[in-house]
This record gives sequence, C-alpha cells and structure tokens, in this order.
Amino acid sequence: MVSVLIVGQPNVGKTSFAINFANYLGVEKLKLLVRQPAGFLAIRTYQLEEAYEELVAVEPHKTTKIQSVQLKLPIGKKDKKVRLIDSCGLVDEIHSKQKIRRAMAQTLDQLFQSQIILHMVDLSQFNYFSQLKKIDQALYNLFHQQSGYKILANKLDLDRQERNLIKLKNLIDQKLIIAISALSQQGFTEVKAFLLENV
Ligand SMILES: Nc1nc2c(ncn2[C@@H]2O[C@H](COP(=O)(O)OP(=O)(O)OP(=O)(O)O)[C@@H](O)[C@H]2O)c(=O)[nH]1
Ligand SMILES: [Mg+2]
Repeated sequence: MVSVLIVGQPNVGKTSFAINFANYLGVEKLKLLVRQPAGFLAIRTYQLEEAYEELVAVEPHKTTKIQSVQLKLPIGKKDKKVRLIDSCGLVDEIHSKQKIRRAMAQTLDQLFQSQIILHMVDLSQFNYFSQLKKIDQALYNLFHQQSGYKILANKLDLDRQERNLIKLKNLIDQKLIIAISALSQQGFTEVKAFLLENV
C-alpha cells in the first residue's frame, strides 16, 4: 500500500489535516494505527470529534508517535488504498526532551520509507519569518525534485493569509504548493487529485 507521510514543524496542522481529510474521503470512525517508539503497534478507534479533541492541540508537540489511517481514494469504480501517516513535528534545534527526540527520529525514519510526502507549513508563520525555517528548507531541498512531493500551505482560512501565500510562492517553486485549510477542508480536492496522480 502506498504510504503518504504528513511532515512539518509542530503545530502547523498535520493532525487536523489527517482527521479532516479522512472525513472528506468518507471515513466516519477513525481507526488509527499507532506505532509506539518501542516499535509495537496499537489500534485506537475514535469518532471524528473525539479524535479532534484528543489528538489536536494549540501547544506544539501534541503528536509524539507515528499514527496512520487507511484511506480509500476513488478511481473510477474502484478504490485505491493508501496509508495516510501523521508524525511528530520536526524542529531546527535539538529538543531537550528525550521522548520528543525519539519521536522526531521516528518521523525521519518514516520520511525515507514513504512514497508520497505532504510537507505542511503554517502560512500564518510567514508574518514573522519571511525565510523558511532551516528544517523546512532542508526538507524542500531533499524532496522537491521527487514527483510525490507537495507543500501544503495550511491555515488559509485565517485573515491575511493570501499575502503570506504570495511570500511563500516567492521562496519556493509555486507549482509544488497547494494552499489549504485543514479546518475548513479548503484545497482538499487538489490534494486528492495530487494523490490520485501518484498512487
Ligand atoms: N485557523 C486554522 N487553524 C488550524 C488549521 N489547522 C490546524 N489548526 C490549529 O492549529 C493547532 C495545531 O493543530 P494540530 O493539528 O495539532 O497541529 P500538528 O501539526 O499536528 O501539531 P503537533 O502534533 O504538535 O506537531 C490547533 O489549534 C488547530 O486547531 C487551519 O487550517 N486553520
Ligand atoms: Mg499532531
């Protein structure tokens, strides 16, 4: 099955996207496969609202495990199955907590095992940083020439994000950007089309 990894800094909206994209594709109950840092797998089932309450947070580093959901992408009369993988956010610095460092190592491991990479950035951060953070630049440099790579520019629903989107488009190849709102499901049709092209 094709693996689709959502990767990016903490708090950019990776988990929100995973839950709402699953919802967009018709999932009613979220069956999450959670990989513990020690290696074993557990399955957790959530109602979508419950998943949002338990797995999404305003504080960074809410997600500290690789967690994934199987999705069906409709191709004609058939479905194509993919595994959408949510991950621990990556940061420029060496994190002080061992748990987070381990979780980030899991993300890096997954990065090189996934066929499709959805690299998420938070448009609202471009108010303050007109440059990409080092980690985002490094991910972009590594993957931008691969066909299964897109930048998801998230939080388009917030005020003044169109201006930040232009800023982002000046920094990187704009053909690789899909502007989305993980909350309002904006841009999801384009993400689905991109996945269908690459599975
Ligand atoms: N306005 C707005 N807020 C969003 C959007 N997506 C996520 N958020 C908010 O951003 C915060 C972080 O969302 P998460 O989905 O937990 O982000 P994450 O990237 O999984 O964060 P970590 O697990 O900590 O790495 C929450 O307060 C979300 O409600 C969006 O499209 N628009
Ligand atoms: Mg998360």
